[in-house]
Amino acid sequence: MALTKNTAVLNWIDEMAAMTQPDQIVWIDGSQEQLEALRAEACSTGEIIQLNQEKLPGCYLHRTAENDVARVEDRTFICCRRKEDAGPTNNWMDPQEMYAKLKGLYTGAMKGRTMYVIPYSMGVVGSPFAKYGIELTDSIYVVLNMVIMTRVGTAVLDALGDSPDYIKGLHAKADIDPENRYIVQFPEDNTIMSVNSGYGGNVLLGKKCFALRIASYLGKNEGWMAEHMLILGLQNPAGEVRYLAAAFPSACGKTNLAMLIPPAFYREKGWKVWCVGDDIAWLRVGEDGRLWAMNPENGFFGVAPGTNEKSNPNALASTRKNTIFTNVVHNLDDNTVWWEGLDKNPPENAVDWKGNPWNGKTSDAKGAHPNSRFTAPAINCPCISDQFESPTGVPISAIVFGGRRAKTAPLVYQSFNWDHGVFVGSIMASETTAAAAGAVGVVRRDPMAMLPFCGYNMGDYWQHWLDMGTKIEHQPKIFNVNWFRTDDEGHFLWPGFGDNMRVLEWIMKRCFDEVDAVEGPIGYLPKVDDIELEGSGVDRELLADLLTVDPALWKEELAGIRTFYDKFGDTLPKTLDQELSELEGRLG
Ligand code: OXD
Ligand code: MN
Repeated sequence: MALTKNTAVLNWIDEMAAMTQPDQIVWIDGSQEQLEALRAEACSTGEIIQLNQEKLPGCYLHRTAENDVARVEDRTFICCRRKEDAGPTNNWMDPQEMYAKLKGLYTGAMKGRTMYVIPYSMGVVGSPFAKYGIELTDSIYVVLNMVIMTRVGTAVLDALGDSPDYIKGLHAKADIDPENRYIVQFPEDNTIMSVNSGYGGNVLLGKKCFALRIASYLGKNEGWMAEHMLILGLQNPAGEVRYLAAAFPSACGKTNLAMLIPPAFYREKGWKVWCVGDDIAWLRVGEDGRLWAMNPENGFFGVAPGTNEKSNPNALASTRKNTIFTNVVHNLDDNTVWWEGLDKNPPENAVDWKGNPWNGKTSDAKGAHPNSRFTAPAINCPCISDQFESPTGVPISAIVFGGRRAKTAPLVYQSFNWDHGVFVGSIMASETTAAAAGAVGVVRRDPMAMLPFCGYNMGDYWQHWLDMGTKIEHQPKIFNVNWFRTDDEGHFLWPGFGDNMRVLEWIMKRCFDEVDAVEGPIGYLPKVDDIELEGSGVDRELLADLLTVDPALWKEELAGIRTFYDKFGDTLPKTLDQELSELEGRLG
């Protein structure tokens, strides 16, 4: 039975049901009884596997199709009326053409299946910053994941009332056909359509599709920002908590940084890190003239491989109950899960991510897919911030950008001002590693870590960043970090993980005028004595190395930036062009 009288919602569902032709429609009310029944049903069909309920209470395992294990950027489209509004970094198709194409794929796609109606909220229900969505899906896996990642149920429909102001999302697994897989955003219609995938990033429509692509477009029109950023609070020994938001490309350690455990030296003095979010931040100017950030999500969709007691004990602890694992190893001896990098004790009697028998002691092939995931409730995280449920979020003192650069970028530097900070974000880049196919060390430009997630022309997006700066009376300071500098043999020079705390401390001190800096061509750099090294194993000489800026490398960098900027033609903000010229001048 429908859970709302909202005619905009009911008419749209009728239309989608007429096209997809499900056998039945089930509204997700968010109750435990309904979710229990869905879990039981999904277990009975093999869609999910119940894990050892003593060791991993409330936990389940799911395997996707082998061809369906990651986001598909080449099949992700921004369909707005004018191609130039999608910009040079997005795939575009005319909306009417795309609707017609999708209609062919959706027609009858839910025959013999159930359509689930998921009312969900990005942000705390009722918060002035929350936005609502409805996802229609034929996948119980999607329902169960959405329940962890967002706030789902009747309360959302009550908060929406009669308003037509919600994001429409239609997902159908169809045949999981990679040739006909489409992840499509229609920003001008508040609509998302996803077909032929069952993988998280493509089908949990609240996440990348809504909270980044659609929301970035809404933010431009409404005067706020949706960013691919973690949010953390840094508590000092005096008990003050100062917040920062940080953007890194996928696979650069955002979840690890968001849940950082400070080194012993810091812990003993009373330093703590609190996690507000690990992937997405919605940023607005508060009445107090500061920039406020809230995490619209309710859970973590984290990469499993490499997560362990040392790299991220908080993430690991988050996955010990009420978690869904996707594409990890199934340990048959005790009905638990395993992944590469969890520990040095792979199970022998196991099933790999493809569903085949797997012996971790003898097999050369990986047991877990490198992009295997855990979907864990945020409240499970031992360091979750007491402001996590704050309807307005937290005030931001620093914005941090970062990428993976072997040589060019120093450990940390600060921009001269907001506009220069936007420039620093716009030139963000990350190098491909040996783990990926293709040449090593190839630079991929990923401005603000939003390349795959910006719902409109990135040139206009940069202008929006510049415009936002004029509206923030107390602007956060903007920084760039690089944890990934290497020596000539390719070894990382900086220990990273918990030791990144040392850099965060300097960043916060800069924000509160508690430490000086050295002015260089690319920005303000720390004085070598101003970063705490006690207990890090790094000496001042190495730190000095990590802070060097090689003008020759930066001149090469300029050429790469220029080529990238040229793609944007007239939409490149003049301010950024000027920042580039000024950097050129400073490098001499
Ligand atoms: C990503 C993710 O790919 O968060 O960025 O899943
Ligand atoms: Mn992400």
